[in-house]
Amino acid sequence: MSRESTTTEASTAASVAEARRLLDRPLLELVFEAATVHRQHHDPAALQRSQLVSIKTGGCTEDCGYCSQSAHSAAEIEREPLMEVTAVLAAARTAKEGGADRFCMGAAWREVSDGEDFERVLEMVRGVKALGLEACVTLGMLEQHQARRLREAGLDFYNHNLDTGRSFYDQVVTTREYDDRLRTIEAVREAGVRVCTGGILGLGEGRDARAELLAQLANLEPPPESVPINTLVGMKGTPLGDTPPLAWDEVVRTVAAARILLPRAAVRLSAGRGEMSEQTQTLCFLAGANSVFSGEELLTTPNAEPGRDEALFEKLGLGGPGA
Ligand code: SAM
Ligand code: DTB
Ligand code: SF4
Repeated sequence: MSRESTTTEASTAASVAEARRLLDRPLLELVFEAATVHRQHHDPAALQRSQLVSIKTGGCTEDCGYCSQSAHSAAEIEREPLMEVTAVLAAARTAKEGGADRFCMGAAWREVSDGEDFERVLEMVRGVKALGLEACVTLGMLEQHQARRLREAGLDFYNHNLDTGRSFYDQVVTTREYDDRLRTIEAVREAGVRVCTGGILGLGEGRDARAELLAQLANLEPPPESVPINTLVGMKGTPLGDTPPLAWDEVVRTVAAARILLPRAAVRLSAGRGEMSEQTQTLCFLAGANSVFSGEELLTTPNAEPGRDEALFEKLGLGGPGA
């Protein structure tokens, strides 16, 4: 597969076709191959757990059609200014006690601005690291000097999703370009922070757009270390809130193809897991998903119930990150 650095459609064309062929394969063959690849590169009993907190909620100037935090949406959510450092660190302590190994702080910002708020986020990162947790933030677009400051504060991962294929992107968001996302990912990479980037399934896209997304992710140079696969959580009041749910096998296919195309990455079964049956989750874990969001909440929506999660992980023999 071509591995050149790409930001154009043409240069990913070969691997888009390859990704599409994977998605089209008979499901059981695809899952078998993905499970085989998974076992070549990872401990199949290991499960990485990230816990999320929304450090600044709502009022975002972007118009992402799936997001309740967009100021353009009519979703009824409580806007909250940037949290205090002490409150964030209390949440991080609770997350650690609940078994999380990474703490991910999300802000409903279009982009990072230098100033007091950014200084406070840096303080949060230092505090989370001091607790012995990996630190991740997702703050929207950023520039290289900001990525460098995050690295100096000890940040392990920056989350910035490509969300969908380039050709479908303008149906989902109009206030930024696909290349803006790629530029932020490049700034993160150049600062030496590990990259967490993935997408959302079930926005009304087809297999072609999912193949494009997978090929784009696999063609990042180097490929991302962490790949969240979200499934749309339909939010009342958002443009995409009434989109019919995606068939379960499409989620499994996408996870399996991600595992094959990104053999070394952590593939995170992310938002939408709470609405999935145990059987669908199980197939996703078999197909190579090896990371989840833990805890009761994502950013503004509930996550899978903790008691139910633990029972499922125990049944499947999935342990902690080094299991
Ligand atoms: N503002 C930052 C940004 O967009 O990068 C960070 C926060 S944003 C909420 C992080 C990611 O959450 C989005 O890129 C999207 O993939 C995911 N997300 C947001 N709303 C979602 C929803 N309703 N269902 C599933 N995933 C969602
Ligand atoms: C990611 O890929 N998924 C997370 C995290 N990165 C920031 C966010 C999921 C949000 C789900 C909807 C909500 O709770 O608002
Ligand atoms: Fe803003 Fe992020 Fe929501 Fe888009 S996904 S509206 S950038 S918070």
